[in-house]
Amino acid sequence: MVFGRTERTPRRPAAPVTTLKLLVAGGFGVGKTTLVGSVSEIRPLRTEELLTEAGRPVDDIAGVEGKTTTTVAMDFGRITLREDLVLYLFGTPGQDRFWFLWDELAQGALGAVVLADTRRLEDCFAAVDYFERRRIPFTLAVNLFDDAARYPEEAVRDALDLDPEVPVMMCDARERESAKEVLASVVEHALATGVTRAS
Ligand SMILES: Nc1nc2c(ncn2[C@@H]2O[C@H](COP(=O)(O)OP(=O)(O)O)[C@@H](O)[C@H]2O)c(=O)[nH]1
Ligand SMILES: [Mg+2]
Repeated sequence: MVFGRTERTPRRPAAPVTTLKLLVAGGFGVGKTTLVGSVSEIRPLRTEELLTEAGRPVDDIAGVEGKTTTTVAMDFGRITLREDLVLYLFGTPGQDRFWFLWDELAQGALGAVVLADTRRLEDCFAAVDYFERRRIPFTLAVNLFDDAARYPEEAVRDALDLDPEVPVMMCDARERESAKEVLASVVEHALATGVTRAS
């Protein structure tokens, strides 16, 4: 009997890793930064910090403090959803004046999360509209703030006039597992939509 290399249990080849890009959108203060932060395996990057740090040595901010704080707050994170599936998350800027960045961000995105707060549902209209127009599949996730009234999924769907295939779910952006479920829903929905589109 030969105990050569071929006799050993062959090592399972690593499954190829698929990386997907998802956007996290919604109104200002709805929990985008919180969601990206609660699931990300890397320290979430905030361009706000980057721009400020990068600019510090060269910028003479005396007198223009207001300008340096008018930076684009954008979140970036990464999560391994399965061993062969890595998601890159891009939080869209919530402020209306940064709309011009959305098209850039949306390039190559598989799908999106639209976060909503039922106390000011209208804040997510713009995001819903944006993804509908561009046919980017999204999941509508209601971030359940402690003092917000609870509404059934159907009420939210009706209020936003969402297509029946759009997943609507409740979440707590602070909870990793809850946020992961939302992201899994986006991937599932986007892949299902892609299959339908391709057939
Ligand atoms: N009670 C509660 N507070 C939350 C939740 N998600 C976010 N927050 C808080 O709401 C504030 C705004 O959230 P943030 O993630 O910065 O919103 P963004 O503007 O969409 O990025 C922060 O102070 C969070 O701590 C939540 O699920 N429940
Ligand atoms: Mg934020």
